[in-house]
Amino acid sequence: MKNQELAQLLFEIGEFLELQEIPFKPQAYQQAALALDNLEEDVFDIYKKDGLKGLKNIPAVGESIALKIEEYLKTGKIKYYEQLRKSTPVEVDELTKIEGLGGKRIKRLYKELGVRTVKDLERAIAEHQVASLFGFGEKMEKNIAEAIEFLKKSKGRFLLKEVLDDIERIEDKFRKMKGVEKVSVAGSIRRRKETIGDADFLVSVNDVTDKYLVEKIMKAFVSMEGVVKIVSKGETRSSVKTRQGLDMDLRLVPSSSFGSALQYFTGSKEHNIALRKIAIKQGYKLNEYGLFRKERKIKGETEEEIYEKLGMDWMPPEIRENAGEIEAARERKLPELIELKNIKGDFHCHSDWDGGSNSIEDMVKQAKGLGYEYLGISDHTQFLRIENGLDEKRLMEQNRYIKKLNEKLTGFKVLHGAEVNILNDGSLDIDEETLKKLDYVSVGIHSNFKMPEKEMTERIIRAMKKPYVNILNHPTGRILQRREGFNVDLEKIFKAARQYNVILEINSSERADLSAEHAKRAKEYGVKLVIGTDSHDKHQMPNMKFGVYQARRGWLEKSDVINTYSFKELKDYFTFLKS
Ligand code: DGT
Ligand code: CA
Ligand code: CA
Repeated sequence: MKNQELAQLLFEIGEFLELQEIPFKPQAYQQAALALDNLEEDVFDIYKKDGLKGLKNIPAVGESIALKIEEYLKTGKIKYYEQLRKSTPVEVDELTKIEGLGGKRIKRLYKELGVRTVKDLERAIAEHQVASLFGFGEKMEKNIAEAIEFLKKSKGRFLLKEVLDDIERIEDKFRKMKGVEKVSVAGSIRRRKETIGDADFLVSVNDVTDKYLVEKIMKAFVSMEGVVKIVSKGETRSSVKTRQGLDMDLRLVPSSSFGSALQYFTGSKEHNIALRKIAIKQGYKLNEYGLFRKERKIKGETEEEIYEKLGMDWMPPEIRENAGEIEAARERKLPELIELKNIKGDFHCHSDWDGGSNSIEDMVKQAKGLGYEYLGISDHTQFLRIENGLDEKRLMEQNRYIKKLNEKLTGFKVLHGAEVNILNDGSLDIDEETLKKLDYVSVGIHSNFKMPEKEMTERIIRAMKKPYVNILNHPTGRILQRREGFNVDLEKIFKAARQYNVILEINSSERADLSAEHAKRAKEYGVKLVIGTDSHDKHQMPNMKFGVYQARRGWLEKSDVINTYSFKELKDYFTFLKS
């Protein structure tokens, strides 16, 4: 889908304009970028259907931006963007990736310190010049330095969410091709890691000596839309680079080896090494071509038969990390992992009451469309002024509103919650009287992330202990590719969660926390989890699947995750649901 690419370009145009101190226009571009990012329909489809007029109907998109979108869809470029980029001496796109730096600060760094690149910024930090800028200070300088380090570490990797749609489209394209037998992406994408390095595709045909078919497949691969560079093109393997900068590989294998190739290229490397050792012990040889006894190939067509021959159950790619899955598979004790279709509701959604994009009714409609039985509305509370946080009075108003709405709904329930702020001392920004009246209470850290570990841990546990608190949202505060989590002793948090009966969230936005490893550990403590999308817009609600992948990588089963429970099971199980 072009939506995200376009959103990124428009956003950068906004940043360039901001830097050149052009009034109003930056906001217009940034709002249009946001609208595109949240758009459900493919912008290209809109354009094909209704042309320029269709584009202008996209929220926040006016005539001039619509024309630029059209230009991009037609030519793959926006001239205005290229011009701005050339006339702006600052590497805005690189600098904005640094957490805490937006257009305004970048502008000041440029005007006052001459910072044009990340390198310049590093130099300025080394010389302590950033700290002395008015309004920046020591602390911000340190934070920026850390953010740069973090960015360097995550460079070259993509969020699974950024690529998965395109990957699935490519799989489909090859699956439909005549003569193709099997198609699958392998590697970290198949394992559904939260970030991925590159895309590894496998395609099988019955006869790899069919030159015409092989050429047809390879040609289709290297001439896919979005390919900007052909790294190599051969008969068994081709490699390309996409506009996004993603490297993609396609390997062509005979159907008789598809299973062994898929197993090998799915990885992880650690899983493969452990598996190969087992094969060798049993007198086999295992590689991407098959499972061999002496020189004779005995298995290779499917993964299942290979694992079975080695004396174990087939295991889902998400848990192939050599973290106990091989042992469990040999003992025939693999977990029955949670699936997306098990999900019956979402406890982490924001409405327009706190500045989210949609009304409660719209969110309900989306939830019903996703096949849910219930939806938890958990708007921000008063401490978060920028998020239009609700105070006690507004919360009670919302409570009455939701009660009324529920009277009109059949076979569906809106649960009234709130995402209450944990303040510095562990107290909450909503009084107990009000919390008591809600269906459930989520709490979370939204400020002062840089506390020492001991203080932060105590702060969170103090909040978990409070009456009426049910869910701890995004327990570590990390955001993928943007910031590391805060310092917190999770073992203590897990213990407290068990003791005070607090459910821990797996957040399916870019936060992706708890991580898979942490979720697995939480389960070992007997803690329940909930997968929440943290949707501020109804189009984010389908992101639930990414939380489910994360839960699967953490070995979670249906019963570990409370939003797989039906409404009735929830009520029987959780005393917090009073309504
Ligand atoms: P990524 O791309 O960094 O997100 O991670 P992967 O896991 O996709 O790694 P990649 O693309 O380097 O390789 C794909 C798979 O190929 C990997 O998961 C396992 C297999 N593989 C790669 N190198 C080795 C190796 O040295 N030994 C073994 N046994 N398998 C390997
Ligand atoms: Ca890979
Ligand atoms: Ca690869």
